[in-house]
Amino acid sequence: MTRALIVIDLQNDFCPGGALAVAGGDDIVAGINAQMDRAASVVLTQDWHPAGHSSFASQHAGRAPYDVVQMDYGAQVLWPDHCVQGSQGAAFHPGLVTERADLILRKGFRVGIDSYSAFFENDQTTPTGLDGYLRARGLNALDFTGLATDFCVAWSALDAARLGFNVRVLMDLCRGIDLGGSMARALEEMRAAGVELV
Ligand code: VGL
Ligand code: ZN
Repeated sequence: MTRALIVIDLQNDFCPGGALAVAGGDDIVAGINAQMDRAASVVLTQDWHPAGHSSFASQHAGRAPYDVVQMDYGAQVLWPDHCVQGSQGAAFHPGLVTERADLILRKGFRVGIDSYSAFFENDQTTPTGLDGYLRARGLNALDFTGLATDFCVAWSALDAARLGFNVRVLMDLCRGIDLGGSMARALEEMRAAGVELV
């Protein structure tokens, strides 16, 4: 197996002080940097929304962050404005070693659709291209780290398992949001899909 380290959304807005801060989000940076030396390849993802993105509560009259609405592609949690393209909040945490990355994959860049997973947008059919990139390079085993465990990490790991990759989530190097039981649900779904939680 040839193993890639995938670092999900380790951006300022998901770290303490950011617009959608995940508790302890910055605690995992040093540990992730340390893992990079062991990986055959390092891929970073970057949540990358245009201003006025449809996942922002600010775009839905009468709605508040963390409400759930029905989009044409299914249920969507509404978030505070975050990771706006080119903003400081969308930049990687300054402690993250970005030089080691072979690929930086941006997602969520279409105004009308969110993309938690690094493989498919939230309609679960529009590909980001990551599957093809990894396959073409012979990277068949993936270690997931980053933010947030129960959203972008879990959706990415579940898609990767469905696509046939050997998938591990390095739990010490992830932090979650835990919205209405989303953490327990995500862990259960990952286990059921054959994702190794290590
Ligand atoms: C994420 C909510 C909205 C994540 C991204 O990286 O888990 N969560 N956008
Ligand atoms: Zn987002």
